[in-house]
Amino acid sequence: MTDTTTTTTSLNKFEKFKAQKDGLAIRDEIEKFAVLGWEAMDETDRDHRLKWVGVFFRPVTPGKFMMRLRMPNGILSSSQMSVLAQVVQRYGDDGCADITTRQNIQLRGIRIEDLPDIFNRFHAVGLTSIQSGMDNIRNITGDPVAGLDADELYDTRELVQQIQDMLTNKGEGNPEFSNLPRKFNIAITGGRDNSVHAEINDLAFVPAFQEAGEQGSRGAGEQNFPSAHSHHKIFGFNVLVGGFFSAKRCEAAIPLNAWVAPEDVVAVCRAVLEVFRDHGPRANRQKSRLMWLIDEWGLEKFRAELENRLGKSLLPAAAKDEIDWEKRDHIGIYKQKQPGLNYVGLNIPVGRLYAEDMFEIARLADVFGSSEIRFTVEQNIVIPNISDSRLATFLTEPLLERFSINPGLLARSLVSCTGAQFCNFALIETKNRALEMIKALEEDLIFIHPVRIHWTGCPNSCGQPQVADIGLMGTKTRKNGKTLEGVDIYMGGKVGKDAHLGTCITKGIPCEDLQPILQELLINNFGAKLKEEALLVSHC
Ligand code: SRM
Ligand code: SF4
Repeated sequence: MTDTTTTTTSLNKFEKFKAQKDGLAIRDEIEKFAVLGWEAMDETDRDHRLKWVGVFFRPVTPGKFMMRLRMPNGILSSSQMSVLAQVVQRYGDDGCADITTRQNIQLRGIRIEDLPDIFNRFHAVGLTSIQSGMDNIRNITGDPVAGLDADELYDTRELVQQIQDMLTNKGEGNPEFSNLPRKFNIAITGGRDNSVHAEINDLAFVPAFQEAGEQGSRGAGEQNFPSAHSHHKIFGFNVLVGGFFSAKRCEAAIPLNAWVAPEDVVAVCRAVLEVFRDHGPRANRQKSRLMWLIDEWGLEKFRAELENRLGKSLLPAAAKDEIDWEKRDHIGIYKQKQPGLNYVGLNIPVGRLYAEDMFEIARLADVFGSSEIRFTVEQNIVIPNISDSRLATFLTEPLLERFSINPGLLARSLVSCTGAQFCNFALIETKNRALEMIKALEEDLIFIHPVRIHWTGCPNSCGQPQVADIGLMGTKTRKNGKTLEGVDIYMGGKVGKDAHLGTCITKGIPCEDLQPILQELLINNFGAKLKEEALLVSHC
């Protein structure tokens, strides 16, 4: 299945162990590991192959594993949330969960002996963690208000589920895609505000209308005409490819010059992944993401090979896409397209949840909504389907004091990766430091609009500093002969319409000196004012 032109001797360590035993083989060994214990396990199985079932050994907390789920389109039910809560609850102070920058959730404190029971519980409520780490396809992101938003052009929920089902064999594991050259990110949005950060995915689908005459044979995409648009236009997606961040190189996705009807999206995903699997470069892991193959081949050859796999030609991209809104954060109360219903976005500081929070969120979704919960890529939650008549009572719920619907203008947009608490790549502590910093800045300053600050603990960029207004990337720096935790500062990231990546403006600022620097950036670039000054002005 994989390209065998690379000789065994030239294989890097990851390719070698994947060739020796496929990661998915680990599915059948979970019971054995549970009895054996983590200390006696083969190291490659423990540190790498377990990631094929979403289980991550944490060198920072040996024996306490992390589990990464899959949440297609970021949607889960209250019963799924309750099961996740039960899982972390049993680990007491070690147990917690994090909403991730891919609209997903990770559980912490997991003991290997509990895995068989945990997988049974997942199975009972339709949860899966399959192929969520290492050289697999990550959680597929979609618009967090799909199906709720009156202005959306296409409800992506079903499509995202279909893509996941195809890629993971309905969550059971799919050996066709268990040995990719590297990780792979897919996003699909049917809204107007690019809620998924399409530009930073290996493969992204953004809404675009094709003139009917240009579409060739009239396809089933026609049945998706939004009523607001004339019947001469057919809904589909323009395709972007090759976006990624890595320690050595970051690229925004580029247009493939292809438009696909909704019913062709799953097949296009499959074709792109087959091409990547069979031809993607595998020798150097720093040069294995999809963009490196596109560089090597050129876009035309890549596109031609895709058509070859698809067995039909791709239509050229529509002249423009429909991403014409600024990005929304969905925090607060919003009317749904369904009359009398609302969705409410709660700010979860840096995405961190504990078991009791998770039970509470599940209860609120049951009592006030339709038992549904959604995640956003900003690590927050949305509870949909709250009726007008229940809204006032919902707003009196004590949980909303901690998970606010109207947080401060920095807190509202704060994003942070895992950092040193659990991640061995981390050069700095992130989540707690991010929260303290925001608190201090909000105490001193008044803001006129939200400012999106993203923290990431190392150059891998899981916290996406390049999409932020102000991005902070962990580094080590020197001051007075001592090595300290520091950050490189990124600015200029633009999301939503005309999204583009920010760049590094200064390097190696010690974290202990950061607050006044951020304060100055916020005043000079984002219209923030010192509270004292604002008071003086109002007294004049
Ligand atoms: Fe990431 C590796 C956490 C989103 C780029 N990422 C890791 C590991 C698995 C490293 C490790 O083994 O410790 C981190 C696990 C730490 C932990 O215990 O939580 C980790 N990445 C995360 C999460 C949890 C950050 C967060 O707090 O939200 C995100 C999980 C998403 C998910 O649900 O699947 C997460 N990672 C991202 C993103 C953002 C995105 O997808 O929009 C990126 C940049 C985009 C991209 O991949 O192109 C990202 N993570 C990386 C990389 C660099 C990839 C590369 O090509 O070099 C690594 C390192 C690697 O893969 O070798 C990495
Ligand atoms: Fe870990 Fe670095 Fe990713 Fe943060 S950015 S989660 S520190 S790998």
